[in-house]
Amino acid sequence: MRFTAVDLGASSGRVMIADITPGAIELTEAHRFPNRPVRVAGTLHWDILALHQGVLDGLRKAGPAESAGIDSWAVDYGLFDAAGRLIGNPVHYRDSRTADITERIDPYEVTGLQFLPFTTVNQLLRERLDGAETLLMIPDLIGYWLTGRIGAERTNASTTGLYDVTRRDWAWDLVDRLGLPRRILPPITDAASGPVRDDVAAELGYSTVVTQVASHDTASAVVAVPAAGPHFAYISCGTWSLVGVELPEPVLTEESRLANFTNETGVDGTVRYLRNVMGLWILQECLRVWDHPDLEALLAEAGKVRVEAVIDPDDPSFLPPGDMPARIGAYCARTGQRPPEGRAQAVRCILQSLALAYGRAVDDAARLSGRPVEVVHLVGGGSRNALLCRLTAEATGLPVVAGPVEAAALGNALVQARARGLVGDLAEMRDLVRRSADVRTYEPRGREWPQ
Ligand code: LFR
Repeated sequence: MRFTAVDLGASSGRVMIADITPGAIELTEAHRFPNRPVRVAGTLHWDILALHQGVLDGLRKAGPAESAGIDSWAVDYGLFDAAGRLIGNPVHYRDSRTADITERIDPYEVTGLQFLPFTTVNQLLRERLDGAETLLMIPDLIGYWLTGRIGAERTNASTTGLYDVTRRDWAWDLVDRLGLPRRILPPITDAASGPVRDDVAAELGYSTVVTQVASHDTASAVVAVPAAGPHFAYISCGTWSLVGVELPEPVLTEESRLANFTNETGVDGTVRYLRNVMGLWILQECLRVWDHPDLEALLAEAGKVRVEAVIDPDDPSFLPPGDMPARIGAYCARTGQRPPEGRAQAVRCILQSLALAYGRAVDDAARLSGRPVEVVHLVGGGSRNALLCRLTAEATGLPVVAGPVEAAALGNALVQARARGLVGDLAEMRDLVRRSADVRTYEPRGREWPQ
């Protein structure tokens, strides 16, 4: 059976075709398009109309399928008025409107979320809500434009800071306490589906159904982690790196709050117990500032150089877009370190620092949850980066299984396949990925950095 997975990432969107049989899954790219944020009058926005157009183009190119599913980054949303019209362009979580927020407003014991300045609840404090009738998270928003159906998909709702991770519903007491209008939060749904609107079908040249998947991209990526047993950690590595373990219940202890670990919701009631590490974003911004040099060549060089400087990738100075090479220099100056010299050293510094941050996060996840970790699965675009994978094996002291690259799209398609009875539980979905995906294992060579 054929499914279409729409996966919107912070730097590009893609529409993938997944052909799934009970024994194998085959993924082909139908369309890829850039996701270029736009700064208007000082505010950084997502270009939501361009994203929607990219989705339509992709679905048209992909052709008819059993169904389509949509996932994207979390946290961000669009507001709609009573007539169902979008009020303004959704604001990018890297916009500076939340940059001065340094303390959480949602109680950890309720939402279980790590503190991030840009969490939905924090953005809403800086938002004008008059005239807003409905809040739709990005995949729900695109889903609404495709089908006319309104709902809040659970995995993404769990990232808002307005979701009660224990009661598994909106945290209504918190919503009331913050003076947010209850009406803007649509009912939370798990497996809703609906046909595309007639005008959309006419534009695509065929009709299809949109099936709700784990619409937070990280939740979809975790579905497609090709783990054989329970004792694994994952690193969903793209613009962000999401590092953690999968648990049956949230960990809401004070220790966990202080370690800034999050309890986001996964499929089938699982908990994605993880920490956000700034990820390849810092490297992506360097490449942009350097006018896009050949990455392969740069990584090969970075594999040979040595550098001592270590940055904390989660330092707030690395969050907004900008001149990352200069910010790395400034960070090193601030912390009394010799800054990397030249591009190859800068790249190595970033990758080493990321690997060290992954090592800390894996250790913390295992310690705070009591879940033993025997292997690290690194999925997403970063799994192509052999140097990062090698450094991660060193920093964690564990074997790193790298791949699949398109984990989010695979997880997206698998949940659709399950809705059609083609696969069963998480273990079965992972089994299918294990049999079909290209993975490579990196063994640690002692806790030394590779030469
Ligand atoms: C990854 C991701 C992370 C989320 C960040 C911002 O793409 O979805 O899980 O914390 O983007 O939404």
